[in-house]
Amino acid sequence: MPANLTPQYFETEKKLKTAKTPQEKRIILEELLSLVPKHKGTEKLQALLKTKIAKLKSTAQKKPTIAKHALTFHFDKTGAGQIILIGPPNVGKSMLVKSLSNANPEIGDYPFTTRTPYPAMMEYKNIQIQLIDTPPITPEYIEAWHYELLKDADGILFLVDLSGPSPADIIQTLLAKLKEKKIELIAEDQEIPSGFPVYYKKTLIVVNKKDLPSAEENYNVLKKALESKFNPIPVSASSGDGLEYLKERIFSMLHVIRVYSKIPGKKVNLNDPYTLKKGSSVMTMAKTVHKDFSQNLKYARIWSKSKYQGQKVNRNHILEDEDIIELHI
Ligand SMILES: Nc1nc2c(ncn2[C@@H]2O[C@H](COP(=O)(O)OP(=O)(O)OP(=O)(O)O)[C@@H](O)[C@H]2O)c(=O)[nH]1
Ligand SMILES: [Mg+2]
Repeated sequence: MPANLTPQYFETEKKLKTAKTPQEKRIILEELLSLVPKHKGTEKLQALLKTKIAKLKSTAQKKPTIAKHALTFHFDKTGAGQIILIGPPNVGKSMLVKSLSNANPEIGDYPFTTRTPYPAMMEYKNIQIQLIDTPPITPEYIEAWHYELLKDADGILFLVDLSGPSPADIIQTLLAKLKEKKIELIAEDQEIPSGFPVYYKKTLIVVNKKDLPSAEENYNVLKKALESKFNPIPVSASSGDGLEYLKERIFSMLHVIRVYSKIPGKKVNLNDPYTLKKGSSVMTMAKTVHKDFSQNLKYARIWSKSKYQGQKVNRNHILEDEDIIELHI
């Protein structure tokens, strides 16, 4: 009897050849097993896949592998902040990066399409925000470099699939896994506790594939399960639904302001702001523009959206988003 395997099966099978770790291999084999049509003609194949999975499971239990040549990835920060995308396999991380930027990461309907972290730049308003797409994580599979990337991030997007099984459980399990390594993901409006050596990281939970059936029902269940701790953001990376709102939330999570530098007597360039942390003063702006300004600053003039129209302010004046500053030395 012919097996009638689908093209998706063969696509996923190709990934097996390049799997780097036993855990990766096992997840791909499990995916293959789920893709095999269940009938008499495929019984042998099903048995073979099951044996391979069982073998990998038992080796994983017997001797945890210690990487001899640990991989590391580091991305110099550019733009207003660095956002790391994480999540289980196949949830649409790469599709989301593609939809939010001009980058072109590989997208595929099988796990571990993304093999190494991939940087991209997202434009929002008139600034750039760095996004890093990453290979998937599962409770059994989080690489040491995943943790290192997260520790360094300015913010995190944690993606799950709204059409998949129990996104709430997946989130809770992975949050607990990260916590074991002292990385605690917190909502964007939560105060960061002073708790070194714990790395508290502002996080948006993004629930993707809202275009698929059962998404709405699953969203309500998820919202309830997360209580008010996180406010999950439903999007469809493929249709673009919800992405403008997501960009706004990413910007607000970064807690930055845009400040324009004006040269006395000249028109200000509103296309090229400096990005500073919320709460920054005129002095911080001066330091960012040039060290000569910070050393010799006498005063600044300020124009703001609401209050100021060129008044003099001193170096301790706290800046707001979209302020225009003229530095005088
Ligand atoms: N219907 C629907 N499908 C989507 C959406 N986003 C992604 N997909 C599909 O989901 C599959 C996985 O997408 P990827 O972007 O490769 O997922 P990933 O999370 O990067 O996967 P890994 O790299 O394996 O971790 C692909 O077939 C996409 O076309 C969405 O919003 N709606
Ligand atoms: Mg991917």
